[in-house]
Amino acid sequence: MTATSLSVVLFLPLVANAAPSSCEALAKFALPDASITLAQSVPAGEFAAPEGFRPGPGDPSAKALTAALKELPPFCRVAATLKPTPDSDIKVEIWMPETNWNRKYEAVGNGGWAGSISYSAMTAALLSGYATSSTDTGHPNGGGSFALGHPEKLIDFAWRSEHEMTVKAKAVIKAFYGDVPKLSYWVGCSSGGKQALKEAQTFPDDFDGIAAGAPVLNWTHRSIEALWVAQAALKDPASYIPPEKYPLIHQAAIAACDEKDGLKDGIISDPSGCRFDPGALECKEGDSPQCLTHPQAEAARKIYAPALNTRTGEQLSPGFEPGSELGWRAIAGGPEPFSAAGDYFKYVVFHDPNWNWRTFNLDTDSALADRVDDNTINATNPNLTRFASHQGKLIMYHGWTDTNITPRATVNYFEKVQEQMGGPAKTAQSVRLFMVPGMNHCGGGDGPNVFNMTNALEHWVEDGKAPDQVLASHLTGGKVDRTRPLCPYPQMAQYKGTGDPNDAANFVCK
Ligand SMILES: [Ca+2]
Repeated sequence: MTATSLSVVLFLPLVANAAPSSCEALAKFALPDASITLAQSVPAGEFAAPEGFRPGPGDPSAKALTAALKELPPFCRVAATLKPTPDSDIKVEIWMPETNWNRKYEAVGNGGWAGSISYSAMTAALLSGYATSSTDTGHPNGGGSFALGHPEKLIDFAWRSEHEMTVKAKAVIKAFYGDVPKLSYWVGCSSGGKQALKEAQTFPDDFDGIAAGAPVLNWTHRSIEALWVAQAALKDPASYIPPEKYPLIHQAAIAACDEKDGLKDGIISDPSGCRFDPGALECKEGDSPQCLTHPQAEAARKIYAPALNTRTGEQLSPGFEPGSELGWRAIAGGPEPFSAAGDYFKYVVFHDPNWNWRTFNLDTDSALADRVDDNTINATNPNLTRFASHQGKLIMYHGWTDTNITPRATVNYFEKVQEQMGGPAKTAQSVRLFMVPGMNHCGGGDGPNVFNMTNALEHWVEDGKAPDQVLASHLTGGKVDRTRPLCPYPQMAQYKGTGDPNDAANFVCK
C-alpha cells in the first residue's frame, strides 16, 4: 500500500454518517433501557438553572453562573431517564450547541453524593463549543441515604450512571449532528475526579482525555480519615480545637516550613519536607487564645498524622498537610464528623441510619468497610494500560491544602500508577499529576489556584504537546496578584532567585 492510499483509508469515517435530526425530533429517538423526557431548542441566553440549584466544588458562584447562562449560544437540550436495572432512575441531560459545535464531547463530573445535574460545569463546556452531558448519578438530593436498601442505586452512583450517560450521550450526539464526536473528554473534580479515574480504569475506551481533580479515589479510606479526625478532635470536648485557634497553628506551620522551598511567600510548596510539631504551641500554664492545651495539641498532631491500623500498621490514610489549617473546620469543626463519612458508614457499611460514629473502631470497622466496597465506589486500580494504549491522556491535580480529601492519597496513587506502567518516564507519556501549592479543595486558597486543565489536556490530546507546566493565577477581588507555573509531580516551581516572585516567568519547574 502506498502512502497516498494509506492516508485515503485513514480518512474514511469509522462510523457511517447519518442525516442530522431536528432537536424536537429527538423526543422520539429510541435508546435501549432509557426514555427521552425532553428535547427542546433553547434560544441564546434563555436557559435558567432550576430552583434550588447549587454550584458544585470548584464551580463559579451562583452569581457568576447566572451571568454565564446569559452568554450561552442556542442549544438543543435533551433530558433522559436511564434504567439499566429495574431499580435504576438515572437522570441525564445532554446539551448540544446549535451553532459552532467544536465537534467534541465533554462529559462533566459531580460533587459529593451528587443527586443533581452539574449545570455550572455544563455551562462552561457549552460556552467552549462542546456538546456536553451530566447525570444526577441516579438519585435526587445529596447525602448517602439513597443507598439504604438500594444496592443497584449504589452501583449507579459508583460508576454505572457515568458510563451509561456517556454511551447514551454519544448516541444522541450522533443522532442530532449526524456524526459522532471526533474526540471525547471527561472533566471533573472531587467526586468528579473519582468518576474520572473510574472511567479510565474500567471503561478505558469511553474517553480520549480525562482531567481528574482532587479525586475521592478511595471513598472508603477518605471516610475513615474523617472519622479518625472526628475521634481525635470531636469525641472528647477537651480535644476540640476552637476554629479561632486555626490561624495560630497555621502561622506556626508557615513559620516552620515556608522558606524550605526556597522562597518566603506564605506558601509551603513542598509539605513533604515540612516537619512541624503543633506541640511547640502547647500552653505553659492554663489555656489562652495564644496557645494549645495538651489535648488540643494532640488532636492537631493526629490531623497531620497518618491513620494506621493499630494491629497491622497498615496506613489507612496519609493525614492532612501542614499549611491546611485554615480549612480544618470542614473536618474538625464539629459537632458531627465530615458528613459524607458519616453517611458512608451509616447507609453503605452498616445499613443503619442510627449508627453512631463515636463507636467507630479504626481496625475492625475499616476492614469491614473495605470488604463492603470491594471496588464498587473506590477507583484505586493503578492499571491504566488500556487507557494509555489508545493514546488516552490523563491529567490529575490536587491542592496541597485540601482539607476534604488528603492530597497525599493522590500522590500515593500516582506513584502506584508509575510502578504499574513501567516507571515515571513511560507514565509521563499518558498520565501526569500536578500538585497545587496553597490550593484548597478544587479551588481557593493562598496559592495560585485558577488554571485551565481542560486546555492543557486538549493540547496534549490534539496537538501531542504534553504539559510540562501549567500556568496558574491567584486573584484577589477579581484581580490577578500572583502567577506561578504548576509542575508535573515530582517537579516543583522553583524561584530563579531574581525578579518579581509574583510573576510565573521567574520560576522554573524542576
Ligand atoms: Ca514558600
